[in-house]
Amino acid sequence: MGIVNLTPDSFSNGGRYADIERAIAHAHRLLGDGADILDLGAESTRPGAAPVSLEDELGRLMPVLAGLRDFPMPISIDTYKPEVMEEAIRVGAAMINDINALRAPRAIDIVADSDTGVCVMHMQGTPQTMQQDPRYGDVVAEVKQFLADRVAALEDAGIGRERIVLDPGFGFGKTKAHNLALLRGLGELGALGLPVLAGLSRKSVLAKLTQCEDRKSAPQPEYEDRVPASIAAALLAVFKGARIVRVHDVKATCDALAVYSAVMAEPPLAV
Ligand code: HH2
Repeated sequence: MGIVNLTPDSFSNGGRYADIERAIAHAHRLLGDGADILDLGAESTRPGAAPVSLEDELGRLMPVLAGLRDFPMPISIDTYKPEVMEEAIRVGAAMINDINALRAPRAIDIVADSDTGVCVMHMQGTPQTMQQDPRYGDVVAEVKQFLADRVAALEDAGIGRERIVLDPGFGFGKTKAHNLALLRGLGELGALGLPVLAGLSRKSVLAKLTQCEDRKSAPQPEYEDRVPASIAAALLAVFKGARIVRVHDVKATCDALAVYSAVMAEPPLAV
């Protein structure tokens, strides 16, 4: 899943694709680079990000969606606002990617009345406060229980399991230790029997991991410096059972996954 952030303030590439032409060109580039799904988001959800009004979010998103009308790849819309879901579904969005797991009033009904897919993500708190002091007893068990409860609510509302993807929400109300535990325990979430999406690309947990004290040349990494760590994280997520990885750097990730798949293919490729 290739990311196109239509925001002036996204944490790693804010402002770069905020104008319509550049966003559309970037979507085509990600297609050429090997993405299978495009994820368009018009509101940054990085820790502390300011909420965006409905008008602004629609104003950023809808012209780009119109420009991608015949795009030969499913388009996912990263939003937690029911009104944005409604508009995006009306113009053919293939998936709603909701960091709030369809908990806003009406969100679940809007998706249930359509045939679109949905990614439900775990988040503790809200983007404004989530990184202040996240706490869990057993992070993997609690995230798993939350996702299981959301799946039950979605199914009750008439959303079939074949439409649902699960996401532990790396970085959304989680410390470094929580994120690592979730990556290690991703297979536990897979046990719920639905595809798992992992979004670790360029996230600050990777900068924390690469800033070892014994490395002399390790200043706070620039976001682009997080690409190698992002690829390692994507491969590990796939190794742990993720079916979708949400990434900024599609070409580099696809190259790494091509090597991974060739080695891991079963039965082994003939030599
Ligand atoms: N992460 C971000 C946004 N949306 N959706 C899902 N399902 N999973 C994620 O991990 C996830 C997500 C944050 O990353 P990004 O879009 O690059 O930044 P920003 O929110 O600042 O636009």
